[in-house]
Amino acid sequence: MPPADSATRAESDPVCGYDRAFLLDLLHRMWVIREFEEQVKFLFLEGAMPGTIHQCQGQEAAAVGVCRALEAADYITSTHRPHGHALAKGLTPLEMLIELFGGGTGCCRGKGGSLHIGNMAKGMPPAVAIVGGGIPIAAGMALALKMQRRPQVVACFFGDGATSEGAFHEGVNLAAIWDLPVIFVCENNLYGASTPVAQITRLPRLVDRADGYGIPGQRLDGNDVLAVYEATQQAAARCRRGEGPVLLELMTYRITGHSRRDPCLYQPKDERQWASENEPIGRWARRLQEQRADISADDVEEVRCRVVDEITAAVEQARREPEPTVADLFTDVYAD
Ligand SMILES: Cc1ncc(C[n+]2csc(CCOP(=O)(O)OP(=O)(O)O)c2C)c(N)n1
Ligand SMILES: [Mg+2]
Repeated sequence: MPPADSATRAESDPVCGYDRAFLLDLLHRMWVIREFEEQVKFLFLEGAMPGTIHQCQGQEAAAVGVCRALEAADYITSTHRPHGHALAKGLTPLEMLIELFGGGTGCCRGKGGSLHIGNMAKGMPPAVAIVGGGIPIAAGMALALKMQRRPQVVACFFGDGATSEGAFHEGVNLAAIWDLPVIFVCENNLYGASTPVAQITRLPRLVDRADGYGIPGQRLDGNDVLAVYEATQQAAARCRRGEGPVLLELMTYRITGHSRRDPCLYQPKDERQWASENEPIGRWARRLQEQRADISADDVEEVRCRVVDEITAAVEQARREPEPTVADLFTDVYAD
C-alpha cells in the first residue's frame, strides 16, 4: 500500500489522534505479555517450572486494550488463561515469574501458581480456573462496590466457552437487574480447548446473548488494541454513571496451544495462516509505522529489544528467589 499523506492519515485512522508515547506504550504492554509467555513456555517445557499453564499468545490486544482503559483502582477477574490479564492490570513480570516458579516471594507467595495468579493490591483477585467461575465473583464484587458507593468498575474476562455455563447466565442477569458496574469481556478465540464454538451454541454471534439480559453488547475486532481500548472506555464510563453492565465480544485467536504440549491439530491450516498474519502485535507495529510519520521501524525494534531485556532479567532474578519454607504452609490459611 502506498504511504498516505498526513491529512489522509488523520482522517482515516484514529491512531493519528493519540500521543506517540501512548501508542508506543500499548505496543510495549502487548510485547511484555508476548515475551513473558514465550520465555515461560520454554521454562515449563524444560521442567524448570512446575504445574501446568494456559498461555495467551495472540490475545494480547484484548488484555491490554481493556486494562489500559481502566483506572488503577478498578478490578478485573480472570480465568485459567490469566497471564496477559495480570500483566496488563499492573502485576510485574517478576512477581509473576517467582509465583510460577513456586517461590515464596511471588505475588501469591508461591501458593497460587499460574492458574490462581493475582494480587488484590493491584485490583486482581486470584484467577479462577473453573470455566465461567469468575463471572458471579465479578458480579459480587460490583455489588459490593455499588453498595459502598465506590466509583470503581470490574472488568470480567472469560472465554467463548464460558458463555454456555450456568454461571454466565446467573452472573450477567444479576448484574443486569441491579445495574452493577461490570464490563463483561468475552475473549472469543473460536475454541473452548479443541471444541469449535459453533459446536456449543446455535448463536453465530455470542454478543447476541446480551439481548437476553437486556444489556448493551458490542462485538469488535479483539486484535485491534485501540478499538478494544476505546470500547472499554465507553463501557467503563457507562458503568460509572450507574447505568449497568455491558457485554463486549472481542474476536481474537490463540496462536499457541490450549495448554502446554497442545499441537493444535484441530485448527485448520488456512485459519492459522490468517491468524498469524492478523496477530495483534505485528499488526499494531505495522499500523503505527504506516500511519505515524513519527514512529519508525527503529522505534518499534527499540521497544522489542527493551522488552526482551526486561523479561530476561526478571527470569534470572526469579530463579534466584527462595522457595517457601515449611512454616509457610500454615500462613494465609485462615483470616486473622
Ligand atoms: C466448569 C469447567 N469445565 C471444564 C473445565 C476444563 N477446561 C479448562 S479450559 C477449558 C476451555 C475453555 O474455553 P474458553 O472458555 O473458550 O476459554 P479459552 O480456553 O479459549 O481461553 C475447559 C473445558 C474447567 N476448567 N471448568
Ligand atoms: Mg475460547
